[in-house]
Amino acid sequence: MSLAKGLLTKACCASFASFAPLRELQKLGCMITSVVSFISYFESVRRRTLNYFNTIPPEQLEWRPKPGEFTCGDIIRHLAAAEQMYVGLVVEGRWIYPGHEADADSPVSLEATLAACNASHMAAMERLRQLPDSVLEEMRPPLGDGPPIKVWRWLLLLAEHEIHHRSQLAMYLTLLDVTPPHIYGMGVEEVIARATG
Ligand code: NI
Repeated sequence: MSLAKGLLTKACCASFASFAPLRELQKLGCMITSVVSFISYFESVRRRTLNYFNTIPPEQLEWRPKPGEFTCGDIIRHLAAAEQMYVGLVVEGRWIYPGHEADADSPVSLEATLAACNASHMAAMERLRQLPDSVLEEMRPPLGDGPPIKVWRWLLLLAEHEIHHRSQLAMYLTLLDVTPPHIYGMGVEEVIARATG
């Protein structure tokens, strides 16, 4: 399973391609100082993502807002695949997107989809955990044209990409008449009530 370019056709994945600001990023130092600290941060991101996954009505797993868009299940599988891709880039220095399509002949349940996603996540974090902290300052190439950037920056893009699709799923849930979870357990009304000085 390879050839990422052909599969990454969504505009959402534009961050995988090159863009001018990458040249500026080459000059920056390291914001994340250890692999373990990144894993800890990303685990907190993933925990919040799971809150959204667990709100999907099981019977709506393969619902999509219109033809050609991701289904809810596609979003779960895409995030698992993207995580594998980014971690593969960090570990091996090459881009391989393993795909996110459901098996049309044997559709799986939400429970099984989440179990596969969790297993993939644990394996990816274990791969990262084996790396020395010095890897964060190493360069990795972009998918398209442009200069390489440092590993810690790629890892932040992994998180940013996940947050992007989490928001997409939140909108799906709204369209399905499901109230999405609050990101930090507090709605905007409560934030306004507490943060009025
Ligand atoms: Ni994407």
